Amino acid sequence: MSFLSKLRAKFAKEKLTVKIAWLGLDQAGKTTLVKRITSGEFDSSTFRTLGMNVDEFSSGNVRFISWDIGGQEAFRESLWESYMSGSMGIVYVVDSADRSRIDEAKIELWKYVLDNDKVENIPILVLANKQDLPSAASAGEVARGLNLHKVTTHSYAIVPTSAKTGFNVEEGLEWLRQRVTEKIELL
Ligand code: G3D
Ligand code: MG
Repeated sequence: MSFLSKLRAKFAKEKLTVKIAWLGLDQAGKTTLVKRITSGEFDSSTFRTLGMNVDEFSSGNVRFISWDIGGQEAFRESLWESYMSGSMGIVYVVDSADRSRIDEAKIELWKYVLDNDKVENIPILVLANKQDLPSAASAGEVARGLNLHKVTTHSYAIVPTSAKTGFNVEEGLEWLRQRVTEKIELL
C-alpha cells in the first residue's frame, strides 16, 4: 500500500482492505464460521468461484476479503500459491471435538504455514472450534496438540469458538483485525 493511500485510509476513514485465508482440515468448520460471520452483524457480501468461497465482510476499520478453499482439499497443492498470495492473515480452524485428528491438524499447520518460507510473518488466528460439543478439547489442549509453544516466527492467538452458537467468533476476528491494522500502520 502506498504512503498516499495509507494516509487516505487513515484520514478519510476509508476501510483498509485485507485478504485473509482460512485453513484447516476438512470438517473443521471453516465454511460454517464464514457463514456465521457473513450472516451475523457483519456487513458482508459473497462471491462463489470455482473451488473457492470468496467472501467480504467488515470489522471496524478493516474490510476482510476472505478466501475459503471449499471442499476441494485435493486441489490444495495446486491452488496454494494463489490462495496464500497477498494474504495478510491466516485463520486456522481446528475441530476440537475430533481428538483423533489433532495430530494431522498439527502436521498440516506446520507444513503449509509455519515451516513454509513463502509465508511471510503474518498473524495467525487459531480457532479451537466446536466448543459447544461436550467432548471438545480445551483451547489449551489444542494449543499443546499443535505445538504452538514452538512458534517464534509469527504472532498468533488461540481462541476457543463455536460456529454453531457464535461463541467468541467476533472476539477472534477482533484480534486479527488489531494485528493486521498494527502491521499496516508500521509499514
Ligand atoms: P469445513 O469447511 O472446514 O470443511 P464445515 O467444515 O464448515 O463444512 O463444517 C463441517 C461440519 O461441522 C458441518 O456439519 C458443520 O455443521 C459442523 N460444525 C462446524 N462448526 C461447528 C461447531 O462450532 N459446532 C458444531 N457442533 N458443529 C460444527 P455437517 O453435519 O453438515 O457435516
Ligand atoms: Mg468448507
